[in-house]
This record gives sequence, structure tokens and C-alpha cells, in this order.
Amino acid sequence: MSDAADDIRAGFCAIVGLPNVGKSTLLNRIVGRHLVAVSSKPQTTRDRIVGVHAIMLPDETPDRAQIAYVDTPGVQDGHGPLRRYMRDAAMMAASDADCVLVVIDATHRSGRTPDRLDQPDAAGLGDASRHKPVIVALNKIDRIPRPDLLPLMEAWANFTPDVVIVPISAQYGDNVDELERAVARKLPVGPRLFPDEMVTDRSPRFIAQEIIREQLYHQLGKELPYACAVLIEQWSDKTKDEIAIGAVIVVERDSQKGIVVGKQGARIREIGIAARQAVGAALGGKTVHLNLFVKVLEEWSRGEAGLRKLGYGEQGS
Ligand SMILES: Nc1nc2c(ncn2[C@@H]2O[C@H](COP(=O)(O)OP(=O)(O)OP(=O)(O)O)[C@@H](O)[C@H]2O)c(=O)[nH]1
Ligand SMILES: [Mg+2]
Repeated sequence: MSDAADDIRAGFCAIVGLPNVGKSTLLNRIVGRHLVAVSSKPQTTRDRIVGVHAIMLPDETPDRAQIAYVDTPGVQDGHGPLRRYMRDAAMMAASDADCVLVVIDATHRSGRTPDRLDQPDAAGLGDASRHKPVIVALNKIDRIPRPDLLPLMEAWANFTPDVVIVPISAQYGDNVDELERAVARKLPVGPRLFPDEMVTDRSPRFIAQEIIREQLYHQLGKELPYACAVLIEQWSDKTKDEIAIGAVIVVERDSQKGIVVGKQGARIREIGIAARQAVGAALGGKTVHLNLFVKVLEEWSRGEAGLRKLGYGEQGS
């Protein structure tokens, strides 16, 4: 049984929104680590991941909170099993959470007002958000003129009766503390959900795989990252500070393999150098020896079997 004196605000907050609005940038900012992949291309996130953060709530009772944020794929239209997997991941996170944090790209003229969530591709998201305590983060305010902000806040004021709206810059950290307090106030009071030292529910392997995949978004052309998945095949801790990782970049066709490898292996070498550094930093400053290979798994994203092989088979696994 929990001792009520130890009770805090504790619960799950699903971070949801359209693609590319800054959900993953926000989670990285909050946990103060490069935990999840971020890129300028939409549909970077494919899976749910939890990032846990504890905060103080001065002059409030309880005066502490432990928030389990769930980063989710951007909700988008489109067919095919991978898209479905991604949409389900977002919707399930929203329906399982204690509150929903809807992230909006305040610079995006046609995507920044509440009526956008009534359009068919996003209606499920709008609906899920309206059934929960909801906080709206108007993100990227570092890039909009100040006078644009007030009408935008007014537009969101009627989204739900108790909506809280917080303008932020996930990239630069503006107002993120205030946002966290607003989230915390929507959470139930009870015992903490996770041990104090826990930052994520995902393994270092999963994080490494995501950070390598992020490099593909950074270093490959427009379409190719969507045809790629990353599998960690070898993982051995050489010492406490040194790790050897063997990873496979899986593509859908031979022609794609050639592009990822590049002339005389130049491209894969570049990807490897950047990924090695990024994975090392994400794992807390470890020295990483990274071996990258490229394999073809014909049309992996079009069939359930291919998806399952690459870890996109079952929600919640
Ligand atoms: N100027 C500015 N750019 C931002 C901010 N937050 C995120 N971005 C940029 O927006 C782009 C998308 O960021 P992500 O965090 O990957 O967005 P996401 O919502 O997780 O995207 P998906 O996973 O694809 O749905 C990246 O280029 C970020 O650097 C911000 O506060 N200001
Ligand atoms: Mg993301």
C-alpha cells in the first residue's frame, strides 16, 4: 500500500500531433537527452517511447510530479501497414494516457488552428484529445511574429472546456518549464509510477537503432529514409565505457542499397561516422564501435511479415 504522505502527481502524458510539429524535439528537451530521433522530414518517429521526468511544483499540493511522456508518430493519412502501425501507436498512446499534449506547429498556416483536427486524416486525433484532459503546446514560437500569437491562442481557447494553451519553443526551451507544470496539474495524485532514476522504458538497443535511423533522415535524399529500417544484430559491452554494435540498414530494393552504400562506400562511411558519435552521446558518452551493413528485404514496408521482422509488428511490444 502507498503511504499518502509520499503521494505526488504521477501519470502518463501522450505527446501527439501532426507530423513534423516538434513532438520529439520537445521530449528530448524535457529529458535533457538525445533520446528520440528528430529530423526536418515528416514521419520520423515510428514507435511509441516513454520519457520520464520529475519536476517540482512550488507552492502546490502535492509539490512534486513524475510525468511519463509518450512520444508518438505524427498522425497522417495514407495506406499501407506501416502507416497503420504508426497511426495505431499514436491513437493507443492517446487513449491510454491520463492527459494529452497536442503539439501544434505555430508557423504552419494551414495546420495551426483547431479546425485542422476536424479534417478526415486528423479527426481521430482530435476526437481522442477531446476525450481527455488536454494541453495544447503552440510550438516554434521562435519563428513567428509576436502579433500572430494572441489570435492563435484565442482560436484554441474553445477546443475543450478546460484546455490549457502554452506557447513554447521546444528547440530553444522557451516556456517548457511552464508547459510541464501545466501537464503535471492534469495528472492524478498517487504514488510514483517509476523508480527515480528511470528515464525511458526502451532499451539502449532501441535508442541506438533510432539514433542510427535518424542519421538516414539527415543524410539521405527526400524519399529514401522512408524505405529504410535499422536492426541491431550485434551488441557487446567491451568495457563499462565501450561498446561494439553491429547494425543493419534494411532497404526495400537493390537500387536503394546502391544509394545508401554510395560510391566506393563513401555514403555509408559518412553515415557510420555521424551515427557512431550520436549513439555514443545518446548512451551517456560511451565509446562506440559501429559496424554498418546494408541489406535488401524486398518491399518490407508493404507486408505484415516484413514489418514484424523489423519490430513494427505488434503495438505495445
Ligand atoms: N524553429 C523551431 N524548429 C523546431 C522547434 N521544434 C522542432 N523544430 C524543428 O521541427 C522539425 C521537426 O521536429 P521533430 O521533433 O522531428 O518533429 P515531430 O513532431 O517529432 O515529427 P514526426 O516524428 O515526424 O511526427 C525539426 O527540423 C526540428 O528541428 C522549435 O521550437 N523551433
Ligand atoms: Mg517525432
